[in-house]
Amino acid sequence: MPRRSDDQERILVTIPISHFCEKARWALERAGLDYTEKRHIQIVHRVAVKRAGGGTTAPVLRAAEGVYDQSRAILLYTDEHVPAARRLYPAQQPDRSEVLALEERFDTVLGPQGRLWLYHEVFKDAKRFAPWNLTGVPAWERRVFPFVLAPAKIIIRRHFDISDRTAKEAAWRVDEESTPWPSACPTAAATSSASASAPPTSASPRSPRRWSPRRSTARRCPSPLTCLRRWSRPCCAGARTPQASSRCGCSARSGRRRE
Ligand SMILES: N[C@@H](CCC(=O)N[C@@H](CS)C(=O)NCC(=O)O)C(=O)O
Repeated sequence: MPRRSDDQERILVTIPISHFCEKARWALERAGLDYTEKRHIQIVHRVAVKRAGGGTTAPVLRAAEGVYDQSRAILLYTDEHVPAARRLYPAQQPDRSEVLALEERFDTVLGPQGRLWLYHEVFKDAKRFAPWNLTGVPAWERRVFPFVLAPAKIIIRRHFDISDRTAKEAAWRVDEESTPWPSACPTAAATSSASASAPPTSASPRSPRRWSPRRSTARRCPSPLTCLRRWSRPCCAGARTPQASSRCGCSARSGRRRE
């Protein structure tokens, strides 16, 4: 249960580049809720989230109703402020469990693996990384950043277990997660090679790909749940050929598929 907060103003404490923070921002904006964002660089964020009533991670939302220190709690909070038809979490089962399970998966696999990969890549070029990481943080944090970057890199690498090997694996997991569940689908099993669903080994790693936006040809989804279902349908997700995807009835998703 969120702890109570006496402030009326909503304060969102974030790390600018954090995907968990972007999730919270997105939900607050989607719900049309006013809030003030307090951005901080990594490590310094710990002081800010503690002062806001949270634990050690960002985002933390401090609102009149309480303190929310998990991104899911923030999304549930925003759902309390929108009409039932616009809520992110369906009220009824089994839809609710399905959405929660998808969120859990994004929060425990795709998000953290993407973060690991991203840090590994951006740490190679700190000059390009800096402005992006410093967007909206207090002036003093911008000033100290060049001096704390080297030790911060060591701490972050240790904290998230970032190495060439784990980054390679993370890139593979991200790739697999964004073309999800191939092994769960009989159609896909017949059309994909065994190597496509096996983790990389040191002998035969799949090199991290350069990121490029996948242009989706998906039709507008009528509701978030339908959209998630369409995206995560095993047959559709694993299908590698137009014939296989049309058997699944998911040809609208072909733009997301890896060839
Ligand atoms: N379960 C948390 C995870 C949040 C999280 O891991 N946030 C990261 C930023 S992406 C963080 O604060 N990391 C810094 C740390 O762990 O010290 C949530 O959903 O809010």
